Formats: sequence, C-alpha cells, structure tokens
Amino acid sequence: MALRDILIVPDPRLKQVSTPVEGGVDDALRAVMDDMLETMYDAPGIGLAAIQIGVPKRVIVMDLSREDEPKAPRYFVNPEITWRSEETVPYEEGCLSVPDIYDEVERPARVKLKYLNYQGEQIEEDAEGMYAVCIQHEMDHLDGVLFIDHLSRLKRDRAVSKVKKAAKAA
Ligand code: K1U
Ligand code: ZN
Repeated sequence: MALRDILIVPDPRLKQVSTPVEGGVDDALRAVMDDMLETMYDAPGIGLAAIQIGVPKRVIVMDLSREDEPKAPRYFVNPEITWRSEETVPYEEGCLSVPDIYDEVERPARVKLKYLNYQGEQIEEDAEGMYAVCIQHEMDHLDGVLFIDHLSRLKRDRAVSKVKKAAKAA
C-alpha cells in the first residue's frame, strides 16, 4: 500500500468525468483502492474518490466509523444512484481537495444505490444520514463536481482564492 498525493483545487483533473471500470474488480484495482483507503485515513477523511488521487475511474472508498469503533472500510466500484428522496437535508460539508473550507449543501435525505464491492459482488443498498451525504458528495467527484459547485458563485470563487492563497503561503 502507498500514500498518494491528493489533488487540490483548482487542479483541472478534478473537473474530469471518470470512466466506468471495465471487466470487474481485479487485483490491480484492489491495489488502487488499498492506496485510496490509506491516503484517506492519513488525511484524515471519511471518503475519497479515485480522481482525487488522479485516477479517473468510477471508484470510491469510505469509512464512517467513529474513532472509538473498529474501522469499517467500504469500497464502491461503478456506483449508481437509482432513487433519490424528494426530501432534502442540509449538511456542512468539507472536502480533502478543498482544504479548510466548510459550507452547507442541501441534498436528498435518502438514496438507493447499486455498486460492486471489493470482491466484485453486486450490492444494492439504501443510504440515509451521513452515508447518504457522503456517497452523494463522492459520486459528484466522479462527475467532476465539487461541493463548492453547489454554492453561490461568490462563495465558490472565494473558496478557491482562499485555497490558492494558503498553497502559496505554504
Ligand atoms: O474529499 C472528500 O471527498 C472527503 C470528505 C468527505 C465528506 C465530508 C463531509 C461531508 C461529505 C463528504 C472528507 O472526508 S472531509 C474531512 C472530514 O469530513 C472528516 C475528517 C476527519 C474526521 C471526520 C471528518
Ligand atoms: Zn470531496
């Protein structure tokens, strides 16, 4: 396993639409997912999309366990949302590619999704709460969308300027 660099805005690769994984889950893809998980834990974060380490494939890792609980990694290959609730909820989101910026995004409260897991098995699930927030945030990454794209243009521009300024000062 290896730590990978996380892309930071305004890196143009973050705007790319990622392509589906062809031919199922193999050892090479599992090695990428292992690197993603290690990178996410190290950041630290609760989710990571492959494009955030520069790999334009439709792959996500996530771990929503609390610090006092055993680790519970989840892997999503070619995830698809098949249903969204009418009801929406606000949540203050952050993103490892937009460091130190947090703002409220309104998203469907519940979704149904299907995906392939680490073993390549087809899974269908309902998500709500933090799981629903995080999977929608990560699936946006697969389509080149960042949480700041859900904010006003003024807030988005301010966020990118703040991140650029911080990077220059570092
Ligand atoms: O960059 C990412 O996509 C990961 C992002 C996931 C996320 C956070 C909040 C709402 C929706 C999606 C993060 O993990 S940001 C860091 C974070 O939330 C966190 C870090 C350490 C402990 C707990 C949370
Ligand atoms: Zn993110």
